[in-house]
Amino acid sequence: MEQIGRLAARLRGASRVTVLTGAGVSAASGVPTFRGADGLWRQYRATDLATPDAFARDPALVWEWYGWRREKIAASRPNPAHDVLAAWTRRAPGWHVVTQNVDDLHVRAETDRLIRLHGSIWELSCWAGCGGRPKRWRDERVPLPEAVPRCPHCCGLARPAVVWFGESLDPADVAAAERATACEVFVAAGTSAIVHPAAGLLEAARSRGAFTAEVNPEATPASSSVDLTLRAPAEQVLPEIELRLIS
Ligand code: BV8
Repeated sequence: MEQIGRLAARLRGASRVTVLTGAGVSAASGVPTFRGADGLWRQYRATDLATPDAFARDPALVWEWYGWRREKIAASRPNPAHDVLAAWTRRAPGWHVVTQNVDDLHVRAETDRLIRLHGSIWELSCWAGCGGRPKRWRDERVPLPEAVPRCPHCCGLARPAVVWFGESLDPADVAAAERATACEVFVAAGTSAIVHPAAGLLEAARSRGAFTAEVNPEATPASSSVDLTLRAPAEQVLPEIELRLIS
C-alpha cells in the first residue's frame, strides 16, 4: 500500500509524533470494540452502561458488563499494534501514545509515557467518593469475589475507576494529551472518532500544523479531514510501517 510508504516517510526523522488509539487497536487481541458488530453486550450498547446513571440504577448489571470485559481482557495479550507503538515510545522521547482504551494492553506492552484518558478497567474507586485513601485501588482478580465490590474504606459500593459518559476526564490527562497535539505527525488508530474530548485532539493537532493520518478499516467522521487514510487494520499497518522505519 503506497499510503504506508507515505506515512513512513512522514514519520522518518520526525521528533514529535502522537498516536491516538481506540478500541480498534485491541480488536486483534480479542477485546470487543464498542460500536462494531461485537460491540453489543446482551441488548445493551456501551453508552447505555458506561454512565453514572446506569450504575446508580443497577450497579449489579454494570458490574456484570465490566466483569465480562475484565474476563475477556485477562485472556488477551498485546498484539503487534501495541508492540510497535510501545517500541516507538521507547525509541523516541517525543513520540507519544494517547489512549481511550481502559484495557491496559498498552501498559502490558510497556509503552513509555502513556497518556491514558479514560482510566483502567483494573482499578476501582468508591462510588460515594468517601474520601478514603487511596482514592482508587487496583484489583485484577477475575472473577471478582463479589458481584458488586465494596469500598475497603467505607464498605459502600465500589465502581470501576474509569471515566464514564457525562464525567469529566482528569485535567492532568487532558493537559498532557493537549500538549501532545504539538506534533509533526498525528495518527488516529482504531477509533471511531466519536467520543470527546479525545476526538477533538486530531483537529487540535491539525490546527497546530501536524500532518494527520487515520488507520482504520472503516471510514469515520475524521476520515474527511485527515491528510492520509490507511483503510486497513492497525495490527497489519503498524508493523509494516515499523519495517520501513528500521530498514
Ligand atoms: C466529558 C470509559 C465533560 C469507560 C469511555 C462534545 C461533542 C459531543 C459530545 C460531547 C462533547 N463533549 C462531551 C460530550 C459527551 C460525551 C461524548 O463524547 N459522547 C459521544 C458518544 C458523542 N463525552 C463525555 O461524556 C466525556 N466527558 O467530556 O466531560 C462533560 C461533563 C459533563 C457533561 C458533558 C461534558 C467522557 C467520555 C469518556 C467516556 N468513557 N470509556 C469504559 O471503557 O468502560 S468512552 C468509550 O468510547 C471507550 O473509552 C472507547 O475507547 C471510546 C471511544 O470508542 P472507540 O475507542 O473509538 O471504539 P469504537 O468501538 O467506537 O470504534 C472502534 C474503531 O476501531 C472503529 O472505527 C472500527 O472501525 C475500528 N477498528 C476495528 N478493528 C480495527 C479497527 N481499527 C484498526 N485496526 C483494527 N483491527
